[in-house]
Amino acid sequence: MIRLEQFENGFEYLELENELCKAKIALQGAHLFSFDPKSQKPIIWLSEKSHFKLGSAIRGGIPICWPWFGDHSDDSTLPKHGFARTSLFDYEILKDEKALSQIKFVLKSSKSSLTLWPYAFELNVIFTLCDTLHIELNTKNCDEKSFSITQGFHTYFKVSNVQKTSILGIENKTYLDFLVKKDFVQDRPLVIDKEVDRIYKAISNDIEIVDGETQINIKTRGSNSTVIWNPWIEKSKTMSDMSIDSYKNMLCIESANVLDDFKVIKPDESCSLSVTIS
Ligand code: TA6
Repeated sequence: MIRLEQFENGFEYLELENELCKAKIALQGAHLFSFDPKSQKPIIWLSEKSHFKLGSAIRGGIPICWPWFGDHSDDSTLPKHGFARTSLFDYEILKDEKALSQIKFVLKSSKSSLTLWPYAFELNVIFTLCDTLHIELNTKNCDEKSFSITQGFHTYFKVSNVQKTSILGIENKTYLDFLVKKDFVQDRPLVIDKEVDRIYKAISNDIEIVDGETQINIKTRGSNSTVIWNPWIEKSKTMSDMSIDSYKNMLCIESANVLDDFKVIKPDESCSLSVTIS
């Protein structure tokens, strides 16, 4: 089953269910904000205070950061994490089967996007949902000149207690600690017990979240950098869409192309970034 639903304020999303999972994906941003595999507990976190209104990003789920990650490199007045996550996508149902759902979301350059980013493009986001969640982000350069992008799936994972959750697969990797703008080497699995905002470099291997008996595997293709973030106490207090203690039950592991891992796309060529969460 896949059907178009909307909140009282008209904010539209697709609700889907098959034998293996249920999910909800907003048309704004092609933003998945709920994924509940029937074989295990929900693994995607959503803030109870998230705004579902056009023009502001949902807090939680899987925001798509594109065509830049973080602040714009030249113009800080431009939206953080790009404009895809607050843009309305078209969609096409590719498969609506008993045990698998597949939906393609499409965003094309427009007069308004050209005021933010002067390139012609087509951005496709293809979700394949069964007992696992697979998302492919495909950028096509429809312009006559090359452009470069940074991008990422800014995935919010739901954990029982972040201070008792280990993140594996990042050991011995160099990361930029964005809070102090210095590089360090990760010498052991990460357990978050303070504000963390780190970009792990030259990493394309699987990452594992171990939360008690629950293990979440994150596999990427086309990514060589991963961002890990938790706002912790003080930063959370500054965020209107985060309730006070919710930092304890979430962590972001963002499969990305950032810093030196940016992508240059020539006219008529494409670039693909994908993630599989299981
Ligand atoms: O996760 C990395 C990061 O860039 C953090 O610095 C923090 O700002 C986070 O994204 C959330 O950004 P947002 O614009 O969604 O509030």
